[in-house]
Amino acid sequence: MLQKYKPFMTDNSLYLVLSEEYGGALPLLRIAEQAIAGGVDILQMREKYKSHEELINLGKRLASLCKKNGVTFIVNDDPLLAKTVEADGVHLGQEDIRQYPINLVRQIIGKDKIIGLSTHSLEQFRLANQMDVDYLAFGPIFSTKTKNYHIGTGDVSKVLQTALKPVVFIGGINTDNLDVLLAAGVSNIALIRDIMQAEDIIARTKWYKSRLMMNKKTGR
Ligand code: 3NM
Repeated sequence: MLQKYKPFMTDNSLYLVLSEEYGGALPLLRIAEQAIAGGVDILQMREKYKSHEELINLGKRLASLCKKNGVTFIVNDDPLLAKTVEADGVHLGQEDIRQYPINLVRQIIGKDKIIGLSTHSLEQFRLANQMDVDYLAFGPIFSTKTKNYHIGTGDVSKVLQTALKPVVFIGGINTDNLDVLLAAGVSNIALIRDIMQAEDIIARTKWYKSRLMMNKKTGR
């Protein structure tokens, strides 16, 4: 059973957010399989335009695929859906926690499950750092088509120095800018496009995972 705060996101975790609208030609399940073959650690289902029935169907299939392969499976936005499809946890946005306060989410999904929360500024990060959540996301770091702003790398070190739980950095990460994050001490990253839209998803996932691991070895 998963422990609170650990060990689902150890250092060097590679987190793929699956969002069909940003995918290429392959069906989501194929993308998930390839990312798993490439060594992804965490998968999130982030689907904004599917019916509840479709979400349950896809969620159950992804949950089963992840379970079989020892990959952590997270559902975006909806703790009830996360529970229904037996995901390992739920990822919440700042708007979600107005609808579902964290203690309610905890009651819904259970104390052994994972709750993640997005933060988009140092101020939001400081508040979230004190909440009963298991990991935090911080971003968007770089320019990304998913958001109409980005916050840059200026606060990354402060986030890492003060974090009380694992932090995953997200937003516009690609093979050209990854080193900037690694040099700042980042070890967990989340992406959509640069993996989902890769011509060879397995090779791209392997590249990211090996860069994260290499970084650990050199102790950067
Ligand atoms: N959340 P890509 S940035 C889904 O900052 C998402 O909370 C973000 O996609 C946040 O890797 C983001 O294609 C988009 O830029 C990530």
